[in-house]
Amino acid sequence: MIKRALKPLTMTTPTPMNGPKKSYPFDAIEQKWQANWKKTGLFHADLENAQKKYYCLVMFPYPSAALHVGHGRNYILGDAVARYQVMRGLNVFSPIGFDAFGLPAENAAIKNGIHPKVSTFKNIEQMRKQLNSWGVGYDWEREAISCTEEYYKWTQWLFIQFYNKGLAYRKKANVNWCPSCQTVLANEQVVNGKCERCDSGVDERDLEQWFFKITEYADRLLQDIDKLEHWPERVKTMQKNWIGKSEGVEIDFEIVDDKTPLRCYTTRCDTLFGSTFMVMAPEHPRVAELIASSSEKSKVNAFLTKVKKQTRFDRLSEAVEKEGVFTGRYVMNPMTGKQIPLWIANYVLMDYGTGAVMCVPAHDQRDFEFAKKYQLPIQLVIDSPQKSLNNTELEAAYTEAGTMVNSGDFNGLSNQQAMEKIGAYLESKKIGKITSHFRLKDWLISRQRYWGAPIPMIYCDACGIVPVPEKDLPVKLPEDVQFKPTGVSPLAEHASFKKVDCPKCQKPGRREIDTMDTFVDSSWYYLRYLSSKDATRAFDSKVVNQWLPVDQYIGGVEHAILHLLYSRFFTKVLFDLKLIQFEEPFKRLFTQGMIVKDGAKMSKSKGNVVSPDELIAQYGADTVRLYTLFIGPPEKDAEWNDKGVEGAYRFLGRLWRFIEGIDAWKAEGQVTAKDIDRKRHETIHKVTTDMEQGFRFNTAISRCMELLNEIYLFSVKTEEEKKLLKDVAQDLVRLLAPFVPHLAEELWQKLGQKDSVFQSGWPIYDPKKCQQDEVEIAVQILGKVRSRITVPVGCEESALKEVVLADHKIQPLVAGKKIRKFIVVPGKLVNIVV
Ligand code: ANZ
Ligand code: ZN
Repeated sequence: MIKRALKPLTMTTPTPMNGPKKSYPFDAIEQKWQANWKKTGLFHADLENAQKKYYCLVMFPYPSAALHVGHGRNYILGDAVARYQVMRGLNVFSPIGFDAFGLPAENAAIKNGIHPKVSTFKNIEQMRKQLNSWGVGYDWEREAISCTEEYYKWTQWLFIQFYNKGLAYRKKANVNWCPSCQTVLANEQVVNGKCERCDSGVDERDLEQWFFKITEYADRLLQDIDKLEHWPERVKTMQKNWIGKSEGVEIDFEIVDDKTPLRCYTTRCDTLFGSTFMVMAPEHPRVAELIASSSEKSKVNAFLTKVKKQTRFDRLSEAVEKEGVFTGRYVMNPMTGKQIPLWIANYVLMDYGTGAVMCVPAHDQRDFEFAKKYQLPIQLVIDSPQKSLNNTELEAAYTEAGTMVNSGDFNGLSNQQAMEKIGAYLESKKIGKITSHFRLKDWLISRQRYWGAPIPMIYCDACGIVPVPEKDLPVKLPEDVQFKPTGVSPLAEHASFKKVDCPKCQKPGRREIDTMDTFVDSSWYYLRYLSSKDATRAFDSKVVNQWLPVDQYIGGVEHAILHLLYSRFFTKVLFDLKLIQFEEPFKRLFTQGMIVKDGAKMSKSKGNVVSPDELIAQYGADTVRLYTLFIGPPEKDAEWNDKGVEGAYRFLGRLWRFIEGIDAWKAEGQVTAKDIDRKRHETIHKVTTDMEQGFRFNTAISRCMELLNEIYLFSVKTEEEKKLLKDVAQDLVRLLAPFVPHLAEELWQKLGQKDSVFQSGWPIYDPKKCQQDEVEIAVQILGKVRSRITVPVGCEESALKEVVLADHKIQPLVAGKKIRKFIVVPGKLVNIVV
């Protein structure tokens, strides 16, 4: 077991402070031990030594206002895990940092004129204090803050590596624009058509933007999800759905009087015979050409103007009417050879599939409604196995499985069989290609805002886009800027920021003024922690390869999609760049539930925020920690209840009084030395299992409470019993140490120990001690319980038989009868067949 090289303890026991009577002097104890851990470097990891390494990571916080008890759950859980692993003898690395760029600080600057840098560092200072007052231990020397030059230099460097690999590119795109935040948003940041941050309705604009080519990794990101054994299933499902792989066929439809066919994408090629019209997206690049000489041209153009005003969200929304217009042109169904009309419809989007859809109104509800509305033909091709359908009587699309009809050679097959056969047929005739599409889009990473890492690119009229040379990094974010509510980034108006010479030809160029999405910063911070002071590189590959993947990652489920997907993407790119040797960053993931108050998420506007500060002042950090861990299964949401805090406090007082009085312990109870020793080993066993089987802190704590209850019933008489009591007390203190570290340290010292309790190792359980001496056995005759007897554990069958047959209830029932069978279930029951 690796023992940490801690400096010796020199501090003395505190004297209780004056003031209202307390169950125990927590404030002096907590101050003492917080100072002590800092001094002895309890959480300073030896990164050179990755043997028995354990990387425990909590999602780094955004430095907003003060933390509340709901935030605390995350850090307290992480701390309990880290401390437990330290006690198990592992070399634990538990770092912290701040995700410090972002819009809220900038919006506040516009509102009240305080520079984002000033407010951010003020918040960070406050959060450091709060984390410390909870007794949460971190390796503060490895702190990383994403808004510092030392950090964002490397975010910029990584951007350039992506660019050089062809994974960062610029293109004009129809993007989501939040009119209130005055910036573009990634698709991921638009929730139900609204800005994820401020809830305003999102518009669309055509703008030149920077993207990361995450789609190139879609397949790998999807496939590797199944390797994440220790991730919650629901997170994995969310990631899978987000990537959204769909498998189908791209089919070419000849256009009447045109040489180039129109390609559509379908997941249901089995329905091809039933395709009675085709629709294309209004922004499809071939629209202009196809309507150029059409009689419908002016109607089509009017429709296009109308659709332009609708947002992507509206067009996909159930509530918005599906509308279309006939182009005047026809395409040929490749199976039936029939001419079918070509339409344009608002519900077809250009950025999915091929932007054209073969419509099958008999089997797709959206197409069905469209066909009814515009009186387009409906052709059934799959019949229901229950009740035979017909074209004219359909009231809705038939979307279930069934048997092929009206489909030439494929009639009579099941539609699943037809799907395979028609796909193969289309491929063999070279009119179709079996393929797949992803819902995942490239990641839009540029933002028209100030408080972010500048994108390190230069535009030159002669050379085009040129990356900033590595020696010139970081591109510093200027501080002398004006915050005006105009919607233009202060960088655009800065006197000198834009001015720069082209690194290639030295002629005047201009700097990119957009900054990066903060999700870029948070996609690699777990690597930076290991080299947070290194000015020469983003991270040390050697150290990173030894310490990653992260052994335990802990955070909120709200990051289940974006942050985790982006971090996985970064890891895969860095792997391909040969900078790291692993492809997944986080081995185990735990997503904690929310702490709610009065049934709602804590928020300032609802006025239901519980601040830890007063609670810590009143009861101490250990009480707040104990209650937070005891509140319920940590993956579930839980209601905060002040009465529960009192309960936790009372328990710690009871523990304190026991150990204060241990030398003169005299309890009046039934509990014997044997009982207490058994209970102790049982408790060690169960608490250890709770910890190992993942985060069952609430049950672990209640087992410790039960052990203390038994202790209170243990009457100590002999010297041996006195010694046993001390041993049990030591184990109890060690078991509780990850949860209530300050009190545990203090009690450990009171029990005569000199080193930190975190150096004492995790208690070991002795299975032999858990065995009971005697067991109660049910005695059945012909399956009916007739008596219960008590026998020694491991009692031989012959001896057991003797006792059973002599039992005063059994004896008269078997007297004079022949015993045909004597069945024994060891330790549980006996069944006699007479
Ligand atoms: C014919 C068909 C028949 C379809 C049927 C479905 C049911 P997923 O599963 O999400 O990939 N589609 C294709 N491209 C589209 C676009 N750009 N905009 C709107 N819809 C589009 O969906 C694939 C299905 O969505 C495709 O399969 C196509 O309709 C439609 F009984 O083709 B289907
Ligand atoms: Zn140039």
